[in-house]
This record gives sequence, C-alpha cells and structure tokens, in this order.
Amino acid sequence: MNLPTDVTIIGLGYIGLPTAALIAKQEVKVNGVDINPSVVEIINEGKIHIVEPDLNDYVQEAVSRGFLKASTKPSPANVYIILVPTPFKGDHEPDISYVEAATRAIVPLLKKDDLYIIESTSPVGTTEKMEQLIYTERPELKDQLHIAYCPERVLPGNIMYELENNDRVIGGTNETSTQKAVEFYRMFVKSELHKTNARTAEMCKLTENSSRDVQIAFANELSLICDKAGINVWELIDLANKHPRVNILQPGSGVGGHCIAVDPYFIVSDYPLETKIIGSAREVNNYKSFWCAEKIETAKKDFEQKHGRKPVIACMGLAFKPDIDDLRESPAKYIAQKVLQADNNSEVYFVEPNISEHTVFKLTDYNEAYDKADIIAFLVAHKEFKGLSKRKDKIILDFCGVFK
Ligand code: SAJ
Repeated sequence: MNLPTDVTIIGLGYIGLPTAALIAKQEVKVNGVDINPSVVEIINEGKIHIVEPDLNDYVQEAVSRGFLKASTKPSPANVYIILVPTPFKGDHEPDISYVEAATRAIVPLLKKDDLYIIESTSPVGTTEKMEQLIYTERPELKDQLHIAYCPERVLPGNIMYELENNDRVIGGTNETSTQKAVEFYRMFVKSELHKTNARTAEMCKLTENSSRDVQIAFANELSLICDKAGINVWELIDLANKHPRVNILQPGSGVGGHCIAVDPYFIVSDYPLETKIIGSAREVNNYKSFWCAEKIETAKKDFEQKHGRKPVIACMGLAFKPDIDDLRESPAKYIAQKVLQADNNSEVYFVEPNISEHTVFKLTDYNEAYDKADIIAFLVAHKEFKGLSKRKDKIILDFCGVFK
C-alpha cells in the first residue's frame, strides 16, 4: 500500500489522540474527530485534554506542522479508524451504539479502496455487522472497501512507547483487507503485526483483558483466604512465584478502569453458559471492593468500642490504579463512597496525590491524613504512600500492599 494521503480518526480520547499524533508524525495528514467541541478546540491549539506522558509534545508538533487537525465532523480520507468508547448497558451488555454512530457518520464519505478499521474493544461479530451496515447503505461499493479490526493494547501511562512497540493483531473481513490493514500499521508500528480474521482479532482483545482479570481474581481470592488463615498474602505470593512456572499477580482493593473491569462482560454477555471462570472472576474482583469497605466498617466499630469515641479515618487513594489521575470505574472511589455514606459523624480524610480537587471528596494532603487519622485504609499503592514509614500507633488496613 502506498502511504495514505489522509487518515480520519473518530474519537480523540485516551487512545484516539495518541494514535492520531503518532500517525501525523509520519507526515500523513490526520483529521481527528471528536463530538466534544472543547476537546477539538484544545487540540487545535496544540494542547491535550488528558494526562499522558510525552503526548503533549507529539500533539504540539503534529498540530504546528499542519499534519493534525481536529474537528467535530469527519472529512474524506483513504483510511478511517474508529476509536470510540464501547461501554456496557443494562445488565452488563455491550453497547456498540457509538461504533455504529461513528460508522454512519463516515459512510457517505467512503469510496473504492478505502480502508475502514475498528480499534474500539468490541463484541465478537461487530466488524462483520458494520461491514453489513456499510454495504447496505452503499451497495455500489460492495466488496470494494477494505474492512478490518485491530484492537489497541496500550497501557495508560506508557501509551506513546507501547503504540509503536507492542505487537498488533490485525483481522480483516477477508484476506485482502487484512493485508491492506497490515501495510497501513507497518507505517508506524515497529514490532510484529499478526494476521488473522476479524472475529479472532475481536475475541483476542477480550481474551487478553479477561485473562488478566482472572489472574487478578486468583490473587484477590488468595487475599481473602489468607486474611482468615492469618497468613501474609504478599509474602505467600512472593514465595509461590519463586517456582519457575508460577506467576501470580497482586491482590488489591478490586479491579477498576474502563478495560479490565468491563471487557470480560462482553464475553459473558454473549456466552453466559460457557463463561464460568470469566464470570466468577468478575464477581470475585467486585466482591473484593465490597469486602474492603466492610473491613473498614468493622475496624471503625472495634475502635469505638475500645476507645469510646469515633475514629478518624483516612482513605488513601481514589484512582483506579497506582500513579495515575484516572478515577473511572475505580474500586478505591467505590470504597471511599461507602465509607462516606456509612457514617457521616466520623471524620474522614480523602487522599489522592494525583489530582488537585474533586467534586464529591474534599481532598487532604497524604502526610497530614496519615498523621491525623486513627484508621488508615490504603486503597491504591501510589508511590507517595510507599515512602511513608509504618506506624504502630495506627490501625493500618493495607489492601494493596503498600508496606508489603
Ligand atoms: N490490578 C490488580 N493487581 C495486579 C494488576 C492490576 O489489582 O496485579 C488492578 C489495577 O489496580 C487496576 C486494574 O487491575 O484497578 C486494571 O489495571 P491494569 O494495569 O491491569 O490494566 P489497565 O486497565 O490500565 O490496561 C489494560 C491492559 N491490558 C492488559 O494488561 C491485558 C492494557 O494493555 C490494555 O490496552 C487496556 O487494559 C485496554 O485499553 O484494554
């Protein structure tokens, strides 16, 4: 494939914007599309609306050199990439309405030989569904477009590196589409590009995140057992991992974020009878957050009985994982909310060193909260907390191994 002259990317979020900036770096004109006019405005000023290392420099350069332009409307291109959210609705059923709306928005612009790619995490069969939609609307183009699925796999916090250096799985709705998509990604991905079909590529993304969810559930289940058995779960996992073929992940206050806590449901929803392990893993990980909230409640009651006054509590961390500012689907935030609702007579400090303010939680500096509270609940293992020294005069509920 010759270098495309124009690429249109729909969705300028955590993955869409970095992808747009990386492609623009290859001196290809990128039209970035987002429904939010303020996001469009920020990007056209060469700035960014999310926190991600190095992204600012990429966007600034791409915009100032004229290779990246944001807009609320798509413009004609040779390659279209769909990178919009796929949340769930109702009883954890995948909602592909944003993918469908984005596809409908570009259908009138499509022409012979264009490449249409979905990167959004999607239930199996979505790419084929969109292919059908496109050819129903534009029957004259039947079999003249290249249609493929290529999931993103980057880790927030390390996106610019991983976009270029992670292997990619690419699946077209036919072999020529797969080949065209591979040639396109070769432009900006340095690592291996693995060819398959669209359904396998869709399932591969769901499998990766479900696998991680199942592995974390195993660690979380161990943490519940160890709590009852009087065993330090961190030491146990460390020792078990000395076996050459054992590699257990870390327990925490639950699993959060917009990927691992969501994607497994896309399989469970379509294959409810077969997903015994994947479904249970979701339950175990959700239960772990509830269990942490209950532990804080019990510690509070014990303290009151012993000291005849209500304890001061510190909820340490609100983000969905260490050292980021992202609170989406955060188990720590869920636990903090439970503590807040349980008893508003207790004094509670909420701490999140990665953000400066929050609409619901009044934030306190971590040193001050650690110093003043009687019960310290570590909900996220942020690096700042790891620098605190363990104090014997505090009740410490270390749910995520800050002092492991
Ligand atoms: N967590 C644990 N214990 C662990 C590891 C993680 O409790 O040992 C928790 C974290 O605290 C967090 C949640 O799991 O609450 C998810 O964090 P994560 O770092 O595992 O993953 P995400 O959601 O930031 O990114 C994942 C990645 N997928 C995999 O590692 C298989 C990333 O590569 C994907 O691109 C991303 O999902 C996505 O967009 O799907």
